[in-house]
Amino acid sequence: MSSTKESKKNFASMEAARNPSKTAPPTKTRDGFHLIPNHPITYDIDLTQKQGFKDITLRISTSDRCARIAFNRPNVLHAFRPNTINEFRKALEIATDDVLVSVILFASELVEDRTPSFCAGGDQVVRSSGGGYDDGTEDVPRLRVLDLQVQMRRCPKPIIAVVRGYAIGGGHILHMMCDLTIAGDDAVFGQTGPRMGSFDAGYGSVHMARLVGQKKAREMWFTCNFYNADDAVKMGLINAAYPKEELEGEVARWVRRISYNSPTAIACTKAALNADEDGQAGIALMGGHLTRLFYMSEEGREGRQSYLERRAPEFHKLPSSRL
Ligand code: S0N
Repeated sequence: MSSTKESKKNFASMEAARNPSKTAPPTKTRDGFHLIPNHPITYDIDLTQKQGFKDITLRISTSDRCARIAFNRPNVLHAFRPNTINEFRKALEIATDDVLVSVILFASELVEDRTPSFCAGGDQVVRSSGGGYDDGTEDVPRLRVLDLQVQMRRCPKPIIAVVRGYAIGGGHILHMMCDLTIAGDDAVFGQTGPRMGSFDAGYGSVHMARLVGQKKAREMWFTCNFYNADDAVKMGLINAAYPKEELEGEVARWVRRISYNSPTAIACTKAALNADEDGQAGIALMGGHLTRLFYMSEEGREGRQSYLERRAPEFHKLPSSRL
């Protein structure tokens, strides 16, 4: 194959892995994942300043169709206060609505003189004597972390947690709420609530049990033990762990593969997987995707057209109506 043809190949596609032999033995490498380039993602748009974010950063890579939202409070291991969560919600809304974005990363800004951390949960300094979290940005002490969780479930795009160091308490729950988690080999996972006076009786408990099973979920919550990246892969808590030096490149490979794949197939699969846990709210979301596709069908168009032309619809004459 000529080098020009080779360079035009999209290595995230199946095409790159095609083998002209008709008798080649089956191998998992035919998915071509190993061929996808692993140079780190470059972000050409930085919306952090423009949006006035103080606790997070938001950057977008138009070449890799990816948004990166990152905690930026390294002095407290990226613990979140109400403002942090509200900025995250805003950034997620921007990334969700941006048609140039196919994949969203949740990460953290690491600095050399601080212990690596993804997020150490709720900021205990702003936990007021009255009980709630209060940093003066809300009318009443309020941490809208459950709203963020629901927003993540409703987002049609895949969200990937990129974990370095600690993912603890509410920070651990946020990585679990991401569709995928990819970690460095220095990652540490755990809940601390029962040790310091909090718990999440919602997704933080029940979704965890779906991920790791009932016994392990009870162990994590009741003991507040911590687990390393290997433990987490083995128990199904995360998807993959890589040496920390290789993490960025490997994450880039995942992003390139996923962002090349069908957005609608991914959105509908995500909605189906969520609907299994989310009851009517989950079914409603999946129903929304179905309706969107239906509107684009011959039958959907005939419904609109017949109304506009003041005639009876002729659904049954259309090939797509033959079920
Ligand atoms: C992670 C730990 C084990 C790391 O220990 P290490 O390496 O010894 O570091 P430290 O010296 O402890 O930490 C470095 C600096 O960072 C500060 N810091 C760390 N974590 C927090 C935090 N959560 N809040 C405020 N500051 C934090 C340290 O104080 C230290 O600062 P300096 O340098 O000034 O001394 C260790 O740090 C640790 O155990 N951290 C606490 C982890 C924790 O308990 N997190 C809170 C758990 N609870 C929640 O997240 C509640 C979540 C929540 O609100 C919620 C979630 C879902 C649904 C509902 C709710 C809700 O309640 O509304």
